[in-house]
Amino acid sequence: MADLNRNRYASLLKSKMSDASFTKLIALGNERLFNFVGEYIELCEPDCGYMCDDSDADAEYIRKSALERGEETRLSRDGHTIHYDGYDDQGRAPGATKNLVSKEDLPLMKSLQAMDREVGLAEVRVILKGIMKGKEAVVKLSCEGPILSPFSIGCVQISDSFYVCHSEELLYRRGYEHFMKMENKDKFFRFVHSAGRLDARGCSIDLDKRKIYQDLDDMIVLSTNNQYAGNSVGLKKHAMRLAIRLSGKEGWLCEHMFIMAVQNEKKARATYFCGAFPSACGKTATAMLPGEKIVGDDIAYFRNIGGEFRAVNVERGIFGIIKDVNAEDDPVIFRTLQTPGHEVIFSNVLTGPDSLPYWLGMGVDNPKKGKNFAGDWSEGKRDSEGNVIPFAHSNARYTIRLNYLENIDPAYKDKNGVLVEGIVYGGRDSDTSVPIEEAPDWESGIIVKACTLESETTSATIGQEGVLAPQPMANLDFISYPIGQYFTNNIRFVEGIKNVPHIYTVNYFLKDKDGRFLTSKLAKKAWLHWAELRVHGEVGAYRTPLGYVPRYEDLKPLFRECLDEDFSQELYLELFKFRIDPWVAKLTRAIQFYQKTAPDCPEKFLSTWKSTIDKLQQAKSKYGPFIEPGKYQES
Ligand code: SPV
Ligand code: MN
Repeated sequence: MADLNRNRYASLLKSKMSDASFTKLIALGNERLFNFVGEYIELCEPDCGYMCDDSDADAEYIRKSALERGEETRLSRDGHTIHYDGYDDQGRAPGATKNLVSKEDLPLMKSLQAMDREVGLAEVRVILKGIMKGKEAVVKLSCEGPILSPFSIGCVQISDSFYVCHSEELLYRRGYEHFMKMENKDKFFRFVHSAGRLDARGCSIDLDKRKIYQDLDDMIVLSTNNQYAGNSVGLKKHAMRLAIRLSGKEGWLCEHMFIMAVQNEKKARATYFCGAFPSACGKTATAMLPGEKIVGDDIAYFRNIGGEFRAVNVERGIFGIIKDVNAEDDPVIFRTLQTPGHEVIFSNVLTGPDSLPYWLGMGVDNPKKGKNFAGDWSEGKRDSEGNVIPFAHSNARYTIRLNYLENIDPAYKDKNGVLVEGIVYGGRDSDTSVPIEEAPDWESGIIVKACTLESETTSATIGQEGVLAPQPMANLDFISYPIGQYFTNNIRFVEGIKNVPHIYTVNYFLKDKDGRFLTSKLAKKAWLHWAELRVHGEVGAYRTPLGYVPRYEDLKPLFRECLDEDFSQELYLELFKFRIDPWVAKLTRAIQFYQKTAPDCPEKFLSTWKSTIDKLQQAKSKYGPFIEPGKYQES
């Protein structure tokens, strides 16, 4: 093993770190890690560096420092704090986010935020030079997935934001032991983050120099002049982009999916589902449905383990959208967020004069003044462009550990993950997809359902809201190798899997002609319980041109059992009528999109979309524009 005391960075690191910190770093005996820390401490020039191990004392140091430096403020309930990102730092920043790839890779990565690696690195290194002057850099090791498991990926983050480190502490497993024992000492993800210059409120000033650059093949992400967690917390979306690239090379999958277990109490059975939904389309709410069990709400790794389709939650916490979390619609999380003693970081909500957090759609009256993402706020306040500032941001968030949830599934700790039997793809449209439909098989599910998933853009991403945009697997913002290869990897992943999961699409957002949602928010429970019965072969279904939909007689009792609601035949017929024209339009958009943006999109995908359009048009001439459930016959 190399003598790290003789390493070229040893004297620099010794001068910047306490003996205790330096000893923790050197004890890992990891030259690659040591060089990484040395290189970026040299470049970013913090006044000092702090090395964390897995101790509670280090977690406490981070928590305390975030408060002392004003990056977080205590709220009145014990354990609750509030953090504000800057006014224009409230969501992922696609314009500032680039995947750095070689020149040869660039043509195939159109639409995937790709940039010439050499150019990007040169640009961001200029910004990083001296960026941490006057600050302390924290070096924190974490692990994606349970430590020392077939899924785990060790990660190191250097950041000058204690809020970012605190978020990482809540969201990810500590990784020092993992680094100590991991077999391949060279294979880990590396992240550097600096909030940059701060204003009096602790918000990043130089947003024009906000960069989130993924050096994909070197597995390093450099993130500057931002704080919003989707831009700053390395293990979240940065690691996801690196993992997607790696999974493509190694033949596994990293998906933007929750993992949850539908509980069939009558049969004493738990069945695991994973689901991909673009932001703000009901993903977290599905993951934590009351009466079911949650494993994770955002990022899943899939591996074939002994011929089984198995998944782990990469995280151990939730960075969730708080808007519309209220006692009626999301009772589990609502209660959790009101409980003193839980460690919760709220971000970008209103802090009232009572030092309590208030958010949009909370279901209670909010104070008319307080502090919010725009600073001191009172009702009617306008921003520099004259827009009225709402009392809380629509992408305001909470950060908690998963194990506070009363319906956490203990299997979230299992090193071999959970056995997945169903995959759900959910979008947001008011007039196209039925509430739930099963794909005939895996390949058709991937091509026709997963790849054509679309959503209106939302406040989770900076930019115009409400634009209908393609969202293959709800993953477009994170796919980091050519789309065609990613699609093919999804298809091929199930080769050698004994029981291939069923694929479903769901849509919670169908509206009536007056613009009202057709079902209550918790109707998703009935759809999932129907899918659970299908996975076990216990209910029949009606054929549609794209798969299978429930029969009324199977849904009616599920609505009674799951929701204690009467489900009328009239509503059933409205919900499940197959809408041909919008589906033809959707597939046409998919063809146009992939022809334009994905030069390597496999011909098979394009021909399948085209032949599906033909099939739908033939169905239209036979059945008319809407097909009543039960009427369609597959020829
Ligand atoms: C999402 O928007 O999908 C999130 C939050 O999970 S972010 O970290 O911003 O990506
Ligand atoms: Mn997400």
